[in-house]
Amino acid sequence: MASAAARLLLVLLAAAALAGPCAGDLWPMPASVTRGTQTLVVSKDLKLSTTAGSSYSDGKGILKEAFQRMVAVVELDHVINGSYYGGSPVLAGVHVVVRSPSDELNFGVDESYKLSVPATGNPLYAQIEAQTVYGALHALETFSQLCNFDFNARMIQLHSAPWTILDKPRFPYRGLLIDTSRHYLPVPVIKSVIDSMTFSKLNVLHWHIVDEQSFPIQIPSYPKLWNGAYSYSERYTFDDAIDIVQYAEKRGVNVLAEIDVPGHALSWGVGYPSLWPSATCKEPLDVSSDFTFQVINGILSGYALSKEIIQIYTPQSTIERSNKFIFMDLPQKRMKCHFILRFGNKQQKRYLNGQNNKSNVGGNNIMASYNTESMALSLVVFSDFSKIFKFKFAHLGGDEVNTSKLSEISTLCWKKRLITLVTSWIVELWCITGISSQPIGSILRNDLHYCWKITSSIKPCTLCQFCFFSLTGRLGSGVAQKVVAAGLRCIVSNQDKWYLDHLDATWEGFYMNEPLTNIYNPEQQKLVLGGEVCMWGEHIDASDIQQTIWPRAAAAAERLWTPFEKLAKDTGSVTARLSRFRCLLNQRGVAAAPLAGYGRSAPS
Ligand code: CP6
Repeated sequence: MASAAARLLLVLLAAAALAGPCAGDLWPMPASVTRGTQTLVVSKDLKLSTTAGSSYSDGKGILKEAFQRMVAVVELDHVINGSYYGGSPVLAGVHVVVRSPSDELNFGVDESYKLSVPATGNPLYAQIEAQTVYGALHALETFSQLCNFDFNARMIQLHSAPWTILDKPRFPYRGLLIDTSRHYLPVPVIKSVIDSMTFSKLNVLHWHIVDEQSFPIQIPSYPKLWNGAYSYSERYTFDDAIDIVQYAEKRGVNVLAEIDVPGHALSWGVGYPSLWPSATCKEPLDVSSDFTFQVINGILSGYALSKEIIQIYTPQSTIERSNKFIFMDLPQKRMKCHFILRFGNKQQKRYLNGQNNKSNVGGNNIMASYNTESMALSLVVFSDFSKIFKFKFAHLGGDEVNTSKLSEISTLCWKKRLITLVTSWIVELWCITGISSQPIGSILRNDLHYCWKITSSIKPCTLCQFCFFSLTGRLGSGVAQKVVAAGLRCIVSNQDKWYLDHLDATWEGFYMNEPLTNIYNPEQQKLVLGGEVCMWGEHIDASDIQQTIWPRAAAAAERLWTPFEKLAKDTGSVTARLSRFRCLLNQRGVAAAPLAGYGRSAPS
């Protein structure tokens, strides 16, 4: 009996899905919706009007082009030639008021909007009000979902007017990660992913550009880096990347650039083999210390690999010598001291806290320094990136640093301290990029959480954007909870729930993953900036990326957009609506899989 009832339910759901979009079937669900009963006919020549009340001039044509795309998406290549109005009022156009003159897109831009579609008026105009053009773009998307093609009238109809929709996102960061290192994704494929993101109001494309397998992007300052591409043609020029970013920005999508250092950077060494720790050990990037020291209980110990220490300065004494190893008492527990290092004919001054500023040393202070070449290269990559990517965050990866391959150097006993080293290296990179002339924030993944002490001790470096990626999979759940409890911001993308490469993960699992799980303090809740779903690229390419992303990413998109109170408590109540949204994606040319396409075993 139960299974017959379940089968009947499935049949009903399937029938609902076949019936096509229903009025009010919005995805993601807006914050507030009211509707009436009047059907409107959408004019064959729908007008965009922006004159009255807007201080936005649309110099780049962002709004105008979005309007044209919206009309195209509503018409879906149907022949609109009907003449049967059936007495329905005709919607003549959409009037858009944008209050802010600025079209700058970045983290935290106001994305709210009000959309009203009246049932009467002559001429009859829908009204969009938004603070920024990007709010207006969301309103146009919502408007498009109210419209459908009527096969009797051969025109576009809009049911259930009057509509009043007030809407704004729950979280400012709603991301999707794509990975162009494991499989190259052609530029048009990336653009189609960007287009499809706008349909469910995702606003950050996290571009995991480079990894172990390939280095597909041109870095003008280090022209051999893209020798690490899979092939001559599987590459992005500098200008391609600028084009992709502009394409995304015009659609309200920020692009977060990532280079995953030092653990996932083997491909860097194809062009520059000296970045590898040795000929047989090709990762992580060589961050091994030229210079690594620690002060524990007043004893300073350490060594330099490729540099010589030529001076050790403390307020009490200045030791001049030339050596690779050091072991000495520090006469005072807290003091300012520094080293002068020499490698080749260059000299460097290093302070004992591992940063570029003076501070006291004492207690169990640990410092470490890094390989200058991999640091310089990473900095230059970011400097070139800053000419392409305008998003206020950049991503340094930092995950999965494989220490087991480093056995050769283990005789020097630094294997144990590798995590410390990597952390200091990356923190240094962090601080330097953070205070460069064009500040870039940075985001790191979970592994560096192992180094809480160090990361929390560098908090005063306020120009850095401290923000951790919380992939709870590897560290167990509750990482986001710990991150925000420590006062750091975070983005949730846990491996067990939001990894699209896990083909056994269901859309229900994507829907039900709540970023604020176990975070009750409102101040801490604010530190969760949002989340992202991750399309790791090992097992997908241009042929199946869209069907692997959709519709599961859309399930997460509603979780990130819609107010918590309006989210479905059990997914059964949204199945039909998501099913129709996925049909809508198909109609718009996005190869979204059936709801049962991923995460379930084949029927027996
Ligand atoms: N690539 C990089 C990956 C993964 C990570 N980093 C990954 C690890 C485990 C799973 C999926 C993806 N492919 N650079 C870890 C964040 Cl299950």
